[in-house]
Amino acid sequence: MFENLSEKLERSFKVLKGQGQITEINVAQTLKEVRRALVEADVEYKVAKRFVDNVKEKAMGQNVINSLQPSQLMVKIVHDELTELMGGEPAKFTIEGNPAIILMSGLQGSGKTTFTGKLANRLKQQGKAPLLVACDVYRPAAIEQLKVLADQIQVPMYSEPESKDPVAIAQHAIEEAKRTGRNLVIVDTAGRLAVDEQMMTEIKAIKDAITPTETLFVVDSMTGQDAVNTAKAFNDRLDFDGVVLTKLDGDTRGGAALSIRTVVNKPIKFVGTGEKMEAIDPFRPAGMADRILGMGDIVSFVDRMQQQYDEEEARKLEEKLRKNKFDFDDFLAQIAQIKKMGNLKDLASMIPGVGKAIKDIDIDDDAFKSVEAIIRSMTPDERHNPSIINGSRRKRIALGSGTKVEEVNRLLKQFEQTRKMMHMATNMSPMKMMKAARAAKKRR
Ligand SMILES: Nc1nc2c(ncn2[C@@H]2O[C@H](COP(=O)(O)OP(=O)(O)OP(=O)(O)O)[C@@H](O)[C@H]2O)c(=O)[nH]1
Ligand SMILES: [Mg+2]
Repeated sequence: MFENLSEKLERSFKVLKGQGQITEINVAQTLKEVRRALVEADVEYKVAKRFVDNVKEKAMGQNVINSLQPSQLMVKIVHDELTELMGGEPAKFTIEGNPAIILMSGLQGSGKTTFTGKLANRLKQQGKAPLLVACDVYRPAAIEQLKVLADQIQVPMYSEPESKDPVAIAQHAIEEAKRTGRNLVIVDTAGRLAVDEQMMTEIKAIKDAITPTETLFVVDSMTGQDAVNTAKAFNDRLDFDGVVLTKLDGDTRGGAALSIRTVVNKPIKFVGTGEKMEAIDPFRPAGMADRILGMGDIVSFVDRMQQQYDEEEARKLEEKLRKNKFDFDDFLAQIAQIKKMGNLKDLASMIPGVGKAIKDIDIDDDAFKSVEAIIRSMTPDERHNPSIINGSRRKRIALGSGTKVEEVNRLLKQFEQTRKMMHMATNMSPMKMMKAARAAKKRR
């Protein structure tokens, strides 16, 4: 994400490498590059100009600090200014009221329906009881699409297939929520063009009728400068509360993320980073600035990990490890857990230092494909007692999984080693572990 921008900014800081101090001249050179990088990333020209003016003022004011290198100082100033540009502090997201009501708005194909599912999934994990509402009465398959997502995350959906009146549907849904004890209503609407007067009037009417706790404007970050213009048009009519930037996993240049806040003066509240229901993150300006500058975003990473982490499962797993009962079924479950967290490369890129290193390496969910195939070709008995997997069984497993016997051998060996190590780790005090590690090193 934002790779181009990151690289260009990094290059612009190079101007300052080896310079003893910040001067008017080297700052001007650096900032010329910075401004060009921003404009090329589709940041509005005026926004980019104001940005570098602010950076310049701060940089010149800090001339006195000698302990920092100019390039480090500049990275820090640009980082802070990027954070400010995107709103500074993370925005508040309100889910008060019973039911709390959230209304989605946005252009066709921006990702409203997908995000409706993601948000419901996230808030459900936080203890809410969501009801999804299908107010897209125009596209024939719209209700079905929302239903599929609702089923997937196991949340009820309200729709009226015969009705052509989204305002009434939304109102009825809220009554239904009250009746059935759902404390969160998320209203998905039809995509509309800002120039379509009738459609804009309709979403305004829905908003007026149900007075949402949060009205969100969903926008595809790939649309760059257009995203900002659309946001302006929607905000003029709807006065929405926050922005959702979708498709940040794609090849987006970053302009929308950087300009929207300044142009419409509404915060970005969430980002979507994939098609899976788990690919949602609260927007943190400082974290995004870290990522743009290639510093990774360890906080988002931890946040996502915590969302997915199931304590009960973890406890059971530890128990099994202690008793040395970890088997291939558990192994499969662990892989599923990792895959649930979304695109691996995306996750890995959030770790500082890793992002750049793996830029050209191809890792994705397929990385587990052959491992999964091998395990699935094992019988239940073999999964529980890998020690019974002899030569002929190995051949059969390789054949069944379309892999080579060497691959099966390798997996079995790795599994045994991992199991031993984990068994040791869960049973030992740190002191003992260190001793064991030292002994193992000597043996080698
Ligand atoms: N890569 C990626 N794809 C996304 C993301 N969010 C949505 N999509 C995809 O974008 C396409 C459109 O998403 P929808 O949720 O149907 O968009 P919508 O705004 O409801 O569209 P309409 O109802 O037609 O206005 C689908 O193929 C989604 O899978 C995202 O964060 N990343
Ligand atoms: Mg939709």
